[in-house]
Order: sequence, then structure tokens, then C-alpha cells
Amino acid sequence: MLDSAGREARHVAGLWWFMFVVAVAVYVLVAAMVVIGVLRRRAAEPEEGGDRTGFVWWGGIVMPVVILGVLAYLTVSTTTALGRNAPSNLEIDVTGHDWWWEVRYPESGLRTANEVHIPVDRTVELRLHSADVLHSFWVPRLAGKVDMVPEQTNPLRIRAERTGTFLGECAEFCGLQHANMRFVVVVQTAEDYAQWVVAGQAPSTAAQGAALFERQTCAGCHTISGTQADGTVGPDLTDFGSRQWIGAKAVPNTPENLLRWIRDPGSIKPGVLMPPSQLPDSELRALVAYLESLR
Ligand code: HEC
Ligand SMILES: [Cu+2]
Repeated sequence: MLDSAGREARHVAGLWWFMFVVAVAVYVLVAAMVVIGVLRRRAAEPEEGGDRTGFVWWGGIVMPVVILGVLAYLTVSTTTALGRNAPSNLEIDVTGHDWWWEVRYPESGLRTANEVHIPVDRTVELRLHSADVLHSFWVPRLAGKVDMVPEQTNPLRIRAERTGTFLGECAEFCGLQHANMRFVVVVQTAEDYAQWVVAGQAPSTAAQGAALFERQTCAGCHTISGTQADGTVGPDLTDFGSRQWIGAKAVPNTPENLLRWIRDPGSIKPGVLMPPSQLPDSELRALVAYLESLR
């Protein structure tokens, strides 16, 4: 919490240190007076009478009022400073569930869980919801806690000032697995974040390869069980990724050889009964990723 990596946590940590110093000073002062009082009493006979009213007024009323007043002022001004964050153009919906976190990016349509990605040095508006009971969203190094309340949306604007991965956890007892309701916030540079969004938007390469396999002629000659592909002219490819060789021991099964094979099997095995394909490299690579994932 005190090793802040975000604007909000920095404000909170500043206030914490001030309170800590004041509390230590008051403690030391009071303890010193107690010790002095005890020693004096031992050293001398108690004096008669003596007017202590002034001491009670200053030490018992004026000082506490001043100290508490200053602390109250600082607490309120810190809270308003937190609210005064620049408006944000990146909104993320985070929903607490028993016992995990759902994360949605309305801007890009992305959805993830238990991992919030945000760009560094940019104000982000987290909209906190709950799907069931009370939870509390807390990433100590980035910001203070904000409760997640069913049927209500609580905003939390944060601005990370450092890249890195920061641990967060649920800070409101929410049932049996409350202690195992953790998450991470991954703060990335603007470029890394943009890349993460793009990667998340594109269906994974292997899934793209699977679609290609069925759309291209491949499926007419090869079977992959569990898919539409049921051709019997060529070998069944259901467990192709676990094979050591391609083309009846023509070349070892490596991604490079497979790419060559799909592009032009005749260059490896002249006269082969599988036709070459004219797919662009990106689609060939997607097919390779898919076939090598079959086990
Ligand atoms: C006209 C039918 C036909 C089509 C279309 C076809 N293949 Fe083949 N494929 C074959 C035959 C036949 C072999 C076996 C060749 C050999 O080893 O002599 C083969 C072998 C393979 C192998 C090697 C399997 C192994 O275990 O050795 C892979 C991988 C493969 N094909 C992928 C594909 C992909 C990807 C496509 C689509 C771009 C495709 N094939 C299109 C007929 C076809
Ligand atoms: Cu919780």
C-alpha cells in the first residue's frame, strides 16, 4: 500500500504517513508526561493544590481539537483530490461474483476474468458491480478500496503511474472462498495495451486455422474427428500434432516443414496425391498452429 504505483494510492499513502507521524508524536509526548509524572512523585512529596486548569484546557481540549481538525481537513481534501481525477475515456466494467471477477471492456468488446489490463498514465474508469453479495475491489498499490454492491454501480477512477503486475483482492467478506478471490491488474505501456486488445479481438490463431481447414478443400480429403472434416482420401489428422513425421516419414514434423508441406507437398514428396495450396502466409501459419495443436 505504501509502495504506490498509482495516483490514488500515492495520495492515500501521503495521508497515511502524515497520520503516522502525528500519532507517533502524540504517543511520545503522552508517554513522556506519564514518565515525568511518576518520577516527580517519587522524588518529592506531593505539592499542595496547584492550579492545573490551564494544562487541562490546552492539553485536553485545544490540542486534540486542533490535531483532529487538521486530520479531518486533510482526510476530506484527499478524498476530494481522489474524486477530481480527469474524466476518462476508457471504461471497464468489473463485476464481483462468488468468488471470481468478471472483466468487460465495452469499448473493444473484450471479456476476461480475474485479470484487468490497463494502459499506464491514462485515467481509467472502473465501473464496479456485484452479481451476488457485497464484495470490495482493492488493489493496494493502485488505489483504495471501493465496495461492490448488488444492483448498484460504483465508479472508481484510477491512474497507474508505473507498469507492472499488481495484486488485488476482495476486501469484504463474501462467503466461504472470500480468501481465494484475488486478481491482478496488469499495467502496460500504451503500445503493449493496444497489442493486447488487438490480440484479444482476433480469434486465436488456432481457432482461425480450424475454420480455414473446414472452408478449404482440406476437409474433403482428411478426417479430424469432432469436426465437419470427414474425407478419407488422405490420412486422418485427428492426432497429427503428436506425430513425429510428415508424409510417411518424409520429413520430421516441425512447424516449418508442415508449412512447406501444406504450401507445396510435391516439393517434399514429388508426385504426392495432395494438391498444393495458394493460401497467404498468415493463413498457412494459422493452419499450422491448428494442426500442431491436435493431439
Ligand atoms: C485431394 C485430397 C487432399 C487435399 C485437398 C488435401 N490433402 Fe492433405 N493429404 C492428402 C494425401 C493423399 C496425403 C498423404 C500424402 C503422402 O504422405 O503421400 C496428405 C497428407 C497430409 C498431411 C500429412 C499427414 C501425415 O501424418 O503425414 C497433412 C498435415 C495434410 N495432408 C494437411 C492438409 C491440409 C492442411 C490441406 C488443406 C490445405 C490438405 N491436406 C488438403 C490428400 C489431400
Ligand atoms: Cu468477494
